[in-house]
Amino acid sequence: MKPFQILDATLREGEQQSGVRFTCEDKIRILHLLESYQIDLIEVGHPGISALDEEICRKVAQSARRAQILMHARATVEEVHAVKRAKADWVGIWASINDVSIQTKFSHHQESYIQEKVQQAVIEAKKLGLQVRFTIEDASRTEWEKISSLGHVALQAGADRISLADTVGIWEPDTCKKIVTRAIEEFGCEIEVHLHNDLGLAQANALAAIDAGASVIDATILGIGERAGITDLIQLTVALQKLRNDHRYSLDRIPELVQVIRLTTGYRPDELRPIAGQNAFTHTSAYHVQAVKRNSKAYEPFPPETIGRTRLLEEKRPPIGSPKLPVSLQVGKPFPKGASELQYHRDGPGIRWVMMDSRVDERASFYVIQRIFGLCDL
Ligand code: HCA
Ligand code: CU
Repeated sequence: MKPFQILDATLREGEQQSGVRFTCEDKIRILHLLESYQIDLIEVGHPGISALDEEICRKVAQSARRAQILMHARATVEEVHAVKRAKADWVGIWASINDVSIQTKFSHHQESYIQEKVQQAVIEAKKLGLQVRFTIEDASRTEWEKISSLGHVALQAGADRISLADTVGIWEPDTCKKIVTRAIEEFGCEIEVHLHNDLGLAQANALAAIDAGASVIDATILGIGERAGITDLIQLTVALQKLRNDHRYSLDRIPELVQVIRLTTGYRPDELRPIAGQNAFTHTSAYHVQAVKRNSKAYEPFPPETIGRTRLLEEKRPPIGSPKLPVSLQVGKPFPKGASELQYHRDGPGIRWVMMDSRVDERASFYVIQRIFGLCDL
């Protein structure tokens, strides 16, 4: 496998998720956690948006301990200057050039105008001593000739790397692989990919891009980002370790990554989400539970402890309307703190006790009790 890096874009793309706005302290905290997860390329924001964004980006960049810092900019000299003032190592300049973009985003501009803006912005960035990633936005809906001509404009102006964005998440792994291979041949430079998850293919496309020789893969914690988000850092790094023997990332810190996103954005992964979801290591049917008790391999791809999680063995709830309520359970009361996962077991016909993870709030515990006893169907 050709060497590659993951670029974490939680602090830029992730902030484009509905309802998310990180404070400066949030960003610094997430940055440090990403560094301890062994991510060494981090995109922290878009300083050209406002003076406040510039100030936050600068403070975040200055707090980096070892990661290289990239900041986003439209193809304008002013935005490139904002990135320089905010003390980034890299600027990520982006532009789109297909018909959809020209019609919807730059109604009165021709292709040549966009090329000129890209050229000026890249030249300026190089003069300022920045490393330049140039992204072709919406590359997945752009004819190859346009990708090629705009990419060469950026490279001739001094860009260090070309990134291809599947902005609306429509690539399939095979297409993604072919385009990355073609881009490596065409441009002869490092190729990065930015893969949205609109069709649920971002993780598969990321692995395909790695197979094709991409040098950088963008991801965010829990995949947060615009609409359905992008490649999920947690899922990607676990897949890399379990499937490709890539042990670079500190997977035991996954619960902390999930927690920090929950605390800073209020977003919690749904129960079925691979790796991070509440049910990802929960075994329910009696047959599965028995087999897992004998040997957890029976129904697990890998032991949850290897990524800082624990297994939950549960059994099907009693039928709706069961009169056998447990003796020790007080509906609506929070559970004792300290358990590392939601756990419950049946003792005879009724559930005897329930313990909630201390991280789970009271409302959630009430919901779980209702669910266990069939009082609600959610
Ligand atoms: C955006 C679009 C973008 C850009 C990616 C990049 C995309 O929000 O500006 O600059 O690398 O998905 O195309 O996130
Ligand atoms: Cu994006």
